[in-house]
Amino acid sequence: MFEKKLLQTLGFFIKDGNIWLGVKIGGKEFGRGRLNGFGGDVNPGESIDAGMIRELREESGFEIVSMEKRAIIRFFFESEPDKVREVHVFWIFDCQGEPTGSEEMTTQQFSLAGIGGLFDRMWPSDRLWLPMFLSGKKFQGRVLYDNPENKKVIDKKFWEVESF
Ligand code: 8OG
Repeated sequence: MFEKKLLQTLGFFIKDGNIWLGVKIGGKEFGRGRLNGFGGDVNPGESIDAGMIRELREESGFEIVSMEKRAIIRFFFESEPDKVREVHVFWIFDCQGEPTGSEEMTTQQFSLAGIGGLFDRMWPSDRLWLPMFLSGKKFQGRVLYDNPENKKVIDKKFWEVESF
């Protein structure tokens, strides 16, 4: 079995035809301009929901009012065979507060209608499952990348579920 399971959250705040994403702006960092939802590691003793709420607050400044878990995706790297990132993906319906940023990231909204034009700036697997997510389906999945540097998708599988 996997020696190391990292439990993580990922949330997309979607409202009025727009999706809020974090945009990496970090100095000379290679990943500049990269887009992702908000999230990160669930702390020991913390519930997954509480981890989602905390990460969104820390990374975007928004305070979640309502959300629902819509997917659990397990990400693997061939180069790290004993490690799995189990990412719980949330649809965030409503938030309070104003978006903030940091030195590494800004919080920006993008038109959902133009989401196809953003995939090149996201993790390479996202174009494979984000349309399913945005259609409102509940699902599980697994994605195998080659390694954290290349992020080439080697294999993937997604299946709908009734509930988690
Ligand atoms: O870009 P950075 O390495 O900081 O991203 C880490 C976060 O990304 C982590 O919270 C988990 C999440 N994550 C993966 N794989 C993928 C993926 O394929 N798509 C998306 N959207 N997020 C991912 O580890």
